[in-house]
Amino acid sequence: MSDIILHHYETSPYSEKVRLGLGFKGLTWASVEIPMIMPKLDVTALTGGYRKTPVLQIGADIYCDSQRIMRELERRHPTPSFYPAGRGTADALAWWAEKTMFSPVAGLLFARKPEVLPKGFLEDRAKFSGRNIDPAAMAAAVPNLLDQLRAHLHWLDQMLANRRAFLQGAAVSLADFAAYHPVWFLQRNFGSTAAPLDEFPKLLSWAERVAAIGHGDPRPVTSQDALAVARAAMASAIAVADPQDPVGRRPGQRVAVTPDDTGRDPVVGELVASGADEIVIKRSDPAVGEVCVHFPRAGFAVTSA
Ligand SMILES: N[C@@H](CCC(=O)N[C@@H](CS)C(=O)NCC(=O)O)C(=O)O
Repeated sequence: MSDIILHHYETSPYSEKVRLGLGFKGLTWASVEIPMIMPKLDVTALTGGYRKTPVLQIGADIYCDSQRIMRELERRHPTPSFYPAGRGTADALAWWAEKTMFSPVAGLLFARKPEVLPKGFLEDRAKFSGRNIDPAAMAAAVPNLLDQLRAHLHWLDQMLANRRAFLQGAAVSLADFAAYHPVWFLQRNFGSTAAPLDEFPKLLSWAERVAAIGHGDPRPVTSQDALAVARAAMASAIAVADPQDPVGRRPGQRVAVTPDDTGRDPVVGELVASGADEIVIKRSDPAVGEVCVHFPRAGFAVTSA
């Protein structure tokens, strides 16, 4: 089995970002199809409670959030790079694009095509988001969702002026994968030229170029196989103190790491290493043995536990 295991489901936009990243780097990977709604017992055994999709596993190292996953793919497989024009700008563009566009495209699906959602989905996502998902309010929000999407899609379209092939220039970067997945979600649910995409021809050609990158070579495996891999492996993270930590956190402390937007399930463990962009905690569970769980810092709260 490939050492790269992606826990995901087909219709997940953030997973599409990672699948394209795997394809761009020409990788063979093990694919575990996970449930779209809770419970997700095998995923949460690996992560310690984090329930979002996707999750990447390499042995007993578990990477949560596509931001952290893409960074790890880049670290382990630097060529071709997600950062042909340098870091920083690509990360910031990626953050802006997916944070602003994911929620409106999901809202459009909830409001306009509730019949395609599996049973229990809206109730699950109400808990996930901490908001009451009311069909009448969702329908009333549609005009604003379209206005907001249109404004951001317009910016993307303008970035592609002067025959620019990708958002940062001639080469694809992390920003393209992050901006593409909400567009992919709109296209697969509402058609490839659905409004407001239809007024942006440059954007539509760009989306074709990104889609053509493909997903590499996924090989289906079961979640039980993935848990067995974690049990048999030793996590690779080693303890490193961060001399710049703003509040003096040290390896060995017990901390809770919690997403600050949706799916706010805390993961508790022993701090192993941390820095400006990542935090690693160690925890164990009978189903997976001892694992190191890696999170990004942007978008996550770290508190003592
Ligand atoms: N910041 C996260 C966002 C992930 C996210 O919101 N994923 C959606 C699916 S695309 C999700 O977790 N939905 C709830 C679920 O799958 O349980 C990331 O970059 O991975």
